[in-house]
Amino acid sequence: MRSWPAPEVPRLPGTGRPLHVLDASTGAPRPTPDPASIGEGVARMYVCGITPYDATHLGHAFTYLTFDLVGRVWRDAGLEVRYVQNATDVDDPLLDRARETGEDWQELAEREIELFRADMTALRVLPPERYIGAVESVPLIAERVRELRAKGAAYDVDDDVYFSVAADRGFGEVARLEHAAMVELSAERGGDPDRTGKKDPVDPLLWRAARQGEPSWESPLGPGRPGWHVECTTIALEHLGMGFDVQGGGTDLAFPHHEMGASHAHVLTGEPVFADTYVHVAMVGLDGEKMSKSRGNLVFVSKLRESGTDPMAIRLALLDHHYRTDWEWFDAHLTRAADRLARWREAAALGSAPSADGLLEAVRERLADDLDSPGALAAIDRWVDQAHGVGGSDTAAPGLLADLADALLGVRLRV
Ligand code: 5CA
Ligand code: ZN
Repeated sequence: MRSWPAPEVPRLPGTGRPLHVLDASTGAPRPTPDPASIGEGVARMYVCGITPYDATHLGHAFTYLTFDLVGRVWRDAGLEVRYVQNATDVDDPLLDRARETGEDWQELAEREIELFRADMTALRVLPPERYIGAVESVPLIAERVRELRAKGAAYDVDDDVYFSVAADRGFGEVARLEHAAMVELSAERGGDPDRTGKKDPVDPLLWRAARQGEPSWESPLGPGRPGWHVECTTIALEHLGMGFDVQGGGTDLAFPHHEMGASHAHVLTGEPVFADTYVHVAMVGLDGEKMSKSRGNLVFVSKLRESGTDPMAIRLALLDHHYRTDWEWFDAHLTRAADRLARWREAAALGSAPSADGLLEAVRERLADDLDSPGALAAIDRWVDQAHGVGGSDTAAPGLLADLADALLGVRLRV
């Protein structure tokens, strides 16, 4: 599939610091990429993309901005970034929505993916080099399911094919949950623990045999469509291989999605490490609940843009929250962000200011420390206060402020 256009990233003086993040699977801080594997200077990231049945809301935007920061910090540290993202362009929620509204499911998916591209472009989110749809990957996914079956890791229930979690010795290492919690979460998040004929209630679907009124594809498994987790495993293995650096998504993907994805990969390759580090983004809420398409408590990026909100203010409003802390959206966040943006822009337009060399190092230091974007924003606020207050004689400093805000935070100050 087409990705979206890349924003320009200014070059900054010097080199950024190595990124450290908290690995969500172990709870321990760690450098990413692992210094032991950094040899070729490439950093690899797979981020779970949208299920395109509705517009991008601020929760999605928060997640994709987090990985945008990862990419920016990596680039600033001199790494080449290989970034892959999927779009779940065939799945139950998409088909359900199309059925409810009478729209063709493919048209719905195409329209929402196009809107997502426009939102990401407006927010200056760095695009994945490879933006891959589930639909265009169906033959590859079917082949992976066939391999899992050939390895004895899959079994049939009626004409559907399930993965046996018992086939993977590493199963459970990603989310580290008790079995009862797994059963509960799999029921909430697309699984079917109550279906009779399964070996373990949490075993996930690999291939769903064709049903009346549902799209299906011919395959060695018979006509049908792929299960959700094996889609992401297939796309990640195809474009990044085992042991890539960061697997990203919201905390709601830890189980079952990332757990199952890793398990499929372990069995397929015989290797123990699917992703080196899991980065899971906390949930943005509205009215006391997680913002979600199924609950309908949404604030859409596109609606804010239509009403004239500067996308850079949306960006700043999101960056003012740390990616590992759940938070709730209030319109006041936008007012505060718009004020901050105006003040930063005035500072970037000054003829001279105090040196910004120390600021550059401070922002680099905050972001390299588990993506502390609120800390980076606070450092810039302090410098901007000084620039507006005591002032300074460095004529290059306002330009450096604009460059570092753009390169490291994706916030464009030049208008
Ligand atoms: N297509 C699958 C991943 S393969 C999916 O989860 N799609 S989604 O459209 O439901 O979500 C897209 C991304 O946004 C996921 O990483 C999800 O974890 C994240 N996300 C969804 N809701 C929120 C929220 N309220 N706050 C933060 N991130 C969210
Ligand atoms: Zn995924």
